[in-house]
Amino acid sequence: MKQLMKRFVPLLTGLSIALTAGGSATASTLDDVMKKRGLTQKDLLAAAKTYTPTGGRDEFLAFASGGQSGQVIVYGIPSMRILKYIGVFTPEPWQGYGFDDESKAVLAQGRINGKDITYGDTHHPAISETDGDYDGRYLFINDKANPRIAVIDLHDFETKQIVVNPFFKSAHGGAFVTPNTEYVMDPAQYAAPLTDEFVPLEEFNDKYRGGLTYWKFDDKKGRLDPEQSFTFELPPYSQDLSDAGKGPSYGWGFTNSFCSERYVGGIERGRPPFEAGCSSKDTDFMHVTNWKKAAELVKAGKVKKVKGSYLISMKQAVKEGLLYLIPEPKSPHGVDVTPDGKLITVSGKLDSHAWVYSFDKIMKAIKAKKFESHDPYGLPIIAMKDVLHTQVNVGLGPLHTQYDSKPCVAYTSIYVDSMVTKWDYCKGKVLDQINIHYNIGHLMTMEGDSKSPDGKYLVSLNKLSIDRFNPVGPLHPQNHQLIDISGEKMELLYDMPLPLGEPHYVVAIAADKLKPAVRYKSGWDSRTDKRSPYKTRAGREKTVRNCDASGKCTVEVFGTTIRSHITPEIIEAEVGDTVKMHFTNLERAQDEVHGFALNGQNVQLSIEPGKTASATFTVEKEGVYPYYCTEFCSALHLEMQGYLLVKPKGYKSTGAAMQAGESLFCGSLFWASKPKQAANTNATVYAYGAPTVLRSLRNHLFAALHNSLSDSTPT
Ligand code: RUQ
Ligand code: CUA
Repeated sequence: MKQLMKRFVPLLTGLSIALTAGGSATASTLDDVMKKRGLTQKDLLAAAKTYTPTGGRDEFLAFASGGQSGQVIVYGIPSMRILKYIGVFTPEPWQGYGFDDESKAVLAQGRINGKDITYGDTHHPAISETDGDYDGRYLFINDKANPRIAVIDLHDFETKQIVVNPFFKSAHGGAFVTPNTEYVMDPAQYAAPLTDEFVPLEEFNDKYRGGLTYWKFDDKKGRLDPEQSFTFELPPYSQDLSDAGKGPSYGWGFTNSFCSERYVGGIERGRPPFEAGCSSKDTDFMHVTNWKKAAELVKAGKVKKVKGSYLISMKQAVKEGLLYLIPEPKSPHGVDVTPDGKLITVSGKLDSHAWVYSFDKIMKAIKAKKFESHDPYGLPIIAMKDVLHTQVNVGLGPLHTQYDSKPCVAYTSIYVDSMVTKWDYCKGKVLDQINIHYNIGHLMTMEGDSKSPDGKYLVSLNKLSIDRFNPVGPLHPQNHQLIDISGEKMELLYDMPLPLGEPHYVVAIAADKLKPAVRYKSGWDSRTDKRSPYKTRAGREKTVRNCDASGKCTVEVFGTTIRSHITPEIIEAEVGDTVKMHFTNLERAQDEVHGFALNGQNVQLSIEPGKTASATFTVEKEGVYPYYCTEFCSALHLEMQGYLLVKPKGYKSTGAAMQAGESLFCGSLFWASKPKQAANTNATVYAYGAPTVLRSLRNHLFAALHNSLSDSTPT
């Protein structure tokens, strides 16, 4: 067939194939299509820049926060095709996330004071870095509402760890990594007591606090290490976005704040509202922290632990020269260090300028102890004029800044004016502006917050999409607009609806830096990244029923899945039993995932090749519960099924013969053996029958049959 097509295609190309069928013509030339769909030359050019033919790959992969969904969204650039949602703070059934025991254990790490929190307000994803460049190994993301950070391993795009901030009650400005992923920055947002006690608002100035946690990343384990992490106690100034220094500013971190007025609202108590009180001063504070030196103090045992975690008091921070404040424009939002690490751009929502600070000047002021004053907590304040490099009028409501591969070129999102401003931060002048559809929040260039941005594309993350897409009810998707930044002028290419929460920030990495696995080592617990203790090999499947002295019984299934068969196909239990199921996917073929859905027990597993996934539950009611594979894995997928039989207590089989359909010629090979009493225990073991050789022969035959079936399926 392929050969045939090869011969035909050249004949057809270049011809106008106007096929007429029953009077309706299929337009087939570019001109026809343009006319019919009302497209311009510019549209076609944009389409050609983003269109990715079947089987094609994207140059970059983007990881967007999933906002309130508590997930991460992965899509390709420039095609803007969504590739995956990664369950992070929220159960996600397709991946079995929050449904299998292994991932439930990850979500359980995110409990707050013993309470399950099954959503997250994710804001800022960050890719791990080596020497200031994205290395494609890990992704971190924060939860603002319930101050937590999650670690996703980009080897398999799965969430491996969730840590809860020991002090904060909210955390917005994380996750931002230091240049070698030594630490992940995670500042508090809304000030609150650092303890769990009630403290009246009247004591706000004295007892409410902000803070900034530096989570230590253990590179060998690929996990954050709460034991080695530390937190700066900060004034109750609503700390906001952060960025880590690099190059000359390596070792330092920068954190914005708003509401340094320390205003407390309470409109119902006759006080002006928060938004008025929190924006009355002309400036707020950038917090400059020396994490390198703080880490040394921690290592030297000079920092005390509070609630089991290192806490650097403001007093200690001032004494050791770890913490400084610099005024910054009213209600600042983004703080972004330039690729060379020499400058820091800050933009204020209520100001039309991007303010560029010089790290060199900051260091000079610190060395000379040149401070204009101290704040009420004794923190030294460096004068803005002493450290300002330049100040550029970029438009009304500037928020975030990203950098280009071209030297000195930056892009800033302009919220109120709904545009992107391209400007030169060395010379301090505007270069170009482009209107975006509506209220841009973050923007992102390819690897644009690393030491060596790739340029090429910019994504504008618009808040609300209003009228961009077909209406789908009062709740609209969000709009990510793709912009070509390879030329002098920015050019809008594409609108992509994102229907999963408000994706505040997104990071994009060159796709060739990622090396995701196609299968797991056999019998793998993907969440702990270790061989699963429940790994089961072909022919070794068994069910074990074990009762303790009090009469409580557990049925434990060591099963496997391979096209097109779940072993075991019949599982028996009694009412009140605890059932533990472990399934290992024996497949080695790429993408041969099997699912496992069980009626009525809230069980849905995703068992990718090599993975072992488990589910534990108690059967409370007698009955017949079918289970089946949830992925259309082969032509006999629907037959990939079985029964969990839950018998009443003390049920005695009548001993009657099976009365079901036809008998299978080789059925006896696969039948379960007679239950055996295991030696020295009171466990009953049901092993699944046929000798290993026969079973694996059978499995191979089945797999071969279905491989041949799926190979002939048209693609
Ligand atoms: S932010 S509001 Cu990154 Cu602009 Cu969360
Ligand atoms: Cu396995 Cu369907």
